[in-house]
Amino acid sequence: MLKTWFNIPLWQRVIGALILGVIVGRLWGPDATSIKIIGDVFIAFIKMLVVPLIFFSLVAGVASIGDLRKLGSVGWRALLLFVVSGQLAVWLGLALGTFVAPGAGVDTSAIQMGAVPEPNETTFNDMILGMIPQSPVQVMADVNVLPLIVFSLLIGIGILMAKEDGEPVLKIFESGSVVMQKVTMIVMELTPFGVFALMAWVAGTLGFDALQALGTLVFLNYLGCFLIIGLIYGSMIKFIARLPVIDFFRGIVDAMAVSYSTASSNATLPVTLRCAERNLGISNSVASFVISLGATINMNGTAMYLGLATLFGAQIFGVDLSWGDYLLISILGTLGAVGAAGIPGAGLIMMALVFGAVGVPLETIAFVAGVDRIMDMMRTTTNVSGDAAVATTVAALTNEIDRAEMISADDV
Ligand code: DAS
Repeated sequence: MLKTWFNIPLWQRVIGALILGVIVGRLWGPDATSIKIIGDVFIAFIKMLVVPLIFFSLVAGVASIGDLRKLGSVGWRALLLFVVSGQLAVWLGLALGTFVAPGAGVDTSAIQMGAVPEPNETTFNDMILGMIPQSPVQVMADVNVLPLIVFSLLIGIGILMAKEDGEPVLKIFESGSVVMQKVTMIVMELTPFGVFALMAWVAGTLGFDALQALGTLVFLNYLGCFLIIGLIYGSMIKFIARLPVIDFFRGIVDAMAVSYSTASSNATLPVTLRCAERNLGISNSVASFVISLGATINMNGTAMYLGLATLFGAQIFGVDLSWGDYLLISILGTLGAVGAAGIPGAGLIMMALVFGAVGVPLETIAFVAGVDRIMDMMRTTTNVSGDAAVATTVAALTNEIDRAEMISADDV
């Protein structure tokens, strides 16, 4: 029985749990709240991951940028394309969330939740001081994400500057990041149970308008990802790499299929590398470096989603966001994508990072967890396609690509 269970791909178990949860919730009604505890346990484990995953992944991610300098022109071009495409992605998510407003009009009064955080009355000075991790251990204990990010970035930069002396510490963070990814994968095995309970609770207590809002969120997640792939990556290949766009996408179709089914950039890495070298004609040095680094810090689908989901949470819980909050979300959405690991559910965990900073209730995570896997599959496909697009563009700009090889991708 147990063997059969684990033989079913996790995403199929999750989608089955989602459908079953909605049916049970619609039949059971508000009493479905009695099984919400199962979902709360799942969310509690998700929250458990936030601090260690951000700390280890962000430090290791920033410190790994150090290698960029070794690659000179390839390195800074890759980093520039990572940052620009990441910013475009998160602002696309903010635009979709603002103009479509998927969470507006959902009555969440039935959700028993902690008091909605008071609108940030803190002054600008308080906000700046609040970002300084005066007591790093206290910052972690309070899950205070902004100073935690500042502390992580400083540690990463410190490792970079320490050069060889920083190597032992870097190894700790790199292995710590891998360990945290394994712990996350253990927690992700609880997803079907958490999704079933949370979807039954949402469907039973909040009714159809909540389900409709979730449906709109999923649609916008896919629309945003398609726009990133088509417009941002398409333009990068056509106007910067000056290569045939169709041949590029034909060359990475295997990597897109594997990333969609696994919802994991890390699991797709070997396929992405093979597509880059065999089908796109990119040199091994550029492909292996840019795509491996990209799988760690370049997650444009996730960045877009973090912007979109934050507005969704603010809308369903009636939290007003200022333009300053939008700017903060755009920065944290990019940092969250850098800190997110290339494993299933990373984006779900990183939502806590952004929500905490702009006062959006973490209950939003419970609200969207049920449909996260369906969205994660498309986010991951977008992340992986972005890694391949940047590697192709950098290779084209540094003459590290065999253009003839790419156009003959017919033998894909
Ligand atoms: N699943 C993550 C990845 O592997 C993306 C995400 O969770 O948003 O890229």
